[in-house]
Amino acid sequence: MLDLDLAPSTKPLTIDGITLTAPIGGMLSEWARKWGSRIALVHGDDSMTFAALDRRVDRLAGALQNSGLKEGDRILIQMPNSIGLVTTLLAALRLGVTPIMAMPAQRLHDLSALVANAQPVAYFAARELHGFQYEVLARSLQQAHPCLRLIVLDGTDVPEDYLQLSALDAPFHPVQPPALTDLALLLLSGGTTGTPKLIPRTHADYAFTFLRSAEMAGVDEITIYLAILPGAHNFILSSPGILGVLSHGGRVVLANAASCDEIMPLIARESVTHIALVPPLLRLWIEARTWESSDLSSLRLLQIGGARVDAALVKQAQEVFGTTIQQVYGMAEGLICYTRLNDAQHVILNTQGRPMSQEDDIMIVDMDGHEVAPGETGELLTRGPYTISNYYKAAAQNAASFTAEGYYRTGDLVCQDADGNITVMGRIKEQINRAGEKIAAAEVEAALTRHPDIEEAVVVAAPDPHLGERTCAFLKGPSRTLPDLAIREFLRKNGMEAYKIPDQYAWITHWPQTAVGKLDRKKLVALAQKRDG
Ligand code: J2J
Repeated sequence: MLDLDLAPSTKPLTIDGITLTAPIGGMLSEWARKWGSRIALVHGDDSMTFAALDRRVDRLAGALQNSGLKEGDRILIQMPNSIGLVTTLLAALRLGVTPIMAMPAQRLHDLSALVANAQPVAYFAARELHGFQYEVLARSLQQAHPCLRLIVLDGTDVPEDYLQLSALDAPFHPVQPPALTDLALLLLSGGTTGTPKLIPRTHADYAFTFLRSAEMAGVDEITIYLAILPGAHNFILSSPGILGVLSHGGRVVLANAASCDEIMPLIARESVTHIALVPPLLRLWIEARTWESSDLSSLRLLQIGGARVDAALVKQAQEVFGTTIQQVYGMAEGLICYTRLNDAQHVILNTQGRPMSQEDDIMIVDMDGHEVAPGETGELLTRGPYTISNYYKAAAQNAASFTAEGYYRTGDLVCQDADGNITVMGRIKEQINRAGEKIAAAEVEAALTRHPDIEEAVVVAAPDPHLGERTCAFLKGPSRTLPDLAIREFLRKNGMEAYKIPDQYAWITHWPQTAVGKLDRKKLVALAQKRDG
């Protein structure tokens, strides 16, 4: 007899105490069986229960099948936080199609490189976000890359030659579910040089990531998580993010980065309990609370991660928001560290926590690759059950980014205390090589902000014909009249070595940001070069 049994080919797999039995698309059906009538997603005035989400994902997967998409194909998803983002992602996973998760702020340069590399067959975007028309971007991409057969836009007034997400609907013909060890999705590296690299994550390693992360953040059925940073970012998708919260029966409220006077009332309206912020946003939020008075008492956990944060800012956040703070140090390549909810105050303020799995194998090494003495600073190398050991189709970068033993070179300078807690001191590249003298940007930044008229300082290296690299200080503060000479004098009087005193000074009103809202140092370098010319 012909065996038409479509039961999963998947054998259960256990990672550090968490047993996985289904790929991510199948997990959604389990969640729907457990929590069918509960609200899973909220976006504006729209909401969707777990049961409706499961049905919608099935119909969308069916429509994608009808459009000719099949297992093993790749699709590029560049959607703002919306119900469409979550359904498209899950439909692709259910069908065994691999989504490439791009952020709404990315433009042709980044996307074109990704498409050339991964050859996706379809592109999913919003019709419009914050005044930007994605249709224009879609046309440029499609012109340059004929592999993009299908363009789907989420919104109204979609041009006739493109499909509209809400109109995609057809019965799903179940396929053989992907194996747990199969490629599930491609994330974009947060790399600060060149165009982003693609990070291949499997069903098992990604499911482990969001399930363990949900435990770390105390997520349960009464959790209400607000996603305001892009859902395509690993932090917001899986630490515990959208997937971690759904996996525990919690509710995800979707919004797009907007001003505090929109988001804070939303927290009150939806009784949000969990939220994740990057430090630049946290600073704005703290300032906003001097005039914004929405009732934020529903907040239980404020996660801070993605970039270096001062202990003073974390303390301020505790005082202003009165909630538990969790520092998160992670990377789309894998490793995630958390401060635990019951950690001592000094750990929560001063460290970025410790790895979430005891199977994470980390090593802190000096410039020669030798392990540093306990407590000393060095580069963090990591490997483990959910950390990649190669980028997607990137042989050249792989040799530079991974050691022969399969450790990922994070490029982060960290130290670790006796309890295993990690503090991020900087990036290897956040170092100025000024005529051979190495200067740590963080040290100069800290010295600059001791001046009463300097609120924030960022120091970058700009290429220089004489010095190799020169030190450029970007400054923010109320009075922008402080002469360079006075700043130099201040640093000198405070004991700074002459070679560490910045060569160039510029005052700035807004920090340039990356697609996920981190400080964009590359743009500052470009600015420093422009001002020089
Ligand atoms: C200092 N630097 C940090 C932190 C990340 C959770 C949280 C963050 C990311 C992320 C993520 C930092 N302090 N707390 O994917 O799931 C810097 C490091 C790191 C790089 C990774 C998650 N948290 N960083 O930020 O892939 O330099 O992931 O190597 O975008 O951000 O960036 P990305």
